[in-house]
Amino acid sequence: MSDQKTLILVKPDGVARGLVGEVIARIERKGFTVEALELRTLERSVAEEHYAEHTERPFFGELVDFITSAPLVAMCVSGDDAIVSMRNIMGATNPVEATPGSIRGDFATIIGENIVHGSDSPESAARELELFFPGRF
Ligand code: IDP
Ligand code: MG
Repeated sequence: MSDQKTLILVKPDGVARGLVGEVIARIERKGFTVEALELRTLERSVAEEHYAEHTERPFFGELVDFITSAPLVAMCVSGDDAIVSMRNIMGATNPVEATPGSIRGDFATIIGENIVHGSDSPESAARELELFFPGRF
């Protein structure tokens, strides 16, 4: 067990569908803490840096177009093993495979619009939190 911080995004599809409250409710119900929260529309450069690991993937252009298309909600979430635990609360990347009861399993149907982002490792969390909330965590 370790106290961790992770970057959670409610992506533009989640914000447009009015699911910000739903996502926050699930975070709080689990027992995690929202340490910081911001509604913002990402600049292209920030989106490209955030998704740098996917630069060579065929869907990279679409991914950056989508994540910059409208406001998202960025959060720092903390708690016991928050990184893996939030990934479980989110569900599998592809909503077709996401377990019912998870956010993606309950609210999404296609991989390109899967409602949420969560850091996938301590290294990613540190990098992503610094990108979204520089100098704060
Ligand atoms: P993750 O969000 O579960 O960590 P990643 O593999 O890091 O998943 O991919 C980042 C995002 O890129 C996904 O959440 C999804 O929206 C999108 N994505 C991943 N794979 C595909 C694909 O094959 N086609 C279209 N979009 C994809
Ligand atoms: Mg990822």
